[in-house]
Amino acid sequence: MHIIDPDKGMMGSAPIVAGTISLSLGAALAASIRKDNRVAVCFFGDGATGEGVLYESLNFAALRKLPMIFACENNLYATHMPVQACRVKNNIYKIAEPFLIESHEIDGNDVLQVYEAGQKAVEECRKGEGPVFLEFLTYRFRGHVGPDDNIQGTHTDIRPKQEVEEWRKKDPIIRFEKYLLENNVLSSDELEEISKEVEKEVEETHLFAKNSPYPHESELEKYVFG
Ligand SMILES: Cc1ncc(C[n+]2csc(CCOP(=O)(O)OP(=O)(O)O)c2C)c(N)n1
Ligand SMILES: [Mg+2]
Repeated sequence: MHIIDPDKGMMGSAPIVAGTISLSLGAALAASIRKDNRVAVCFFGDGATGEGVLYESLNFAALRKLPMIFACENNLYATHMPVQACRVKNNIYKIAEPFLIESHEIDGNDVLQVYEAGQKAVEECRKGEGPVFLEFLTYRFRGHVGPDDNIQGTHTDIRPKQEVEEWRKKDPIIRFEKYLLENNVLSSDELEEISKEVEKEVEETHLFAKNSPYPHESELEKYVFG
């Protein structure tokens, strides 16, 4: 959650719901002033639609035609709150309309649809036609935190078992693997190979983190700005 890598254009994440929206807005404003052809992409969940900063940012981005993509991952839950418990209608992409911002509802579990919508939005932003709002419909397979998946009947009972099972059938990785195999883009051996490489990389990274020393207490106030 607390990662940042400016060299790769990853300008930081924040634990505050909707907290990264105004940070992205700043990055988009900087790109527009510098005219450096960069595009700010801001990711947030359905829960962020309850925060005022989203609407302030939509207005400012539209007013200044900023190169910014509002990417909302609507996974139907904000911690334990189902989207229908806090929105009259599940049509988040429509919130961009009063700001005259182009917006689309995308199947977030379809890798190619996500890729194409993202690419198109970036092109539009680069032409000065931004911002763009994209709502990616998806689902949370696990619980909000930890291994518990919050399925009804468990001690953190929230989600109907049937609902989780239906969404499992739409798993984006399985769907994309099927697409790659059916269209002869990759063979099953090649897929297996990629899978092994990824697992190895994750395991090595995990071990690196586990074996790294904790920061020294003298560093406690480093990178803290008051
Ligand atoms: C301003 C603020 N309020 C409440 C919280 C506690 N909180 C942490 S995650 C979360 C729900 C986030 O839901 P959503 O935006 O849909 O993201 P998801 O985890 O589903 O991707 C809440 C309310 C917080 N971190 N920040
Ligand atoms: Mg959510």
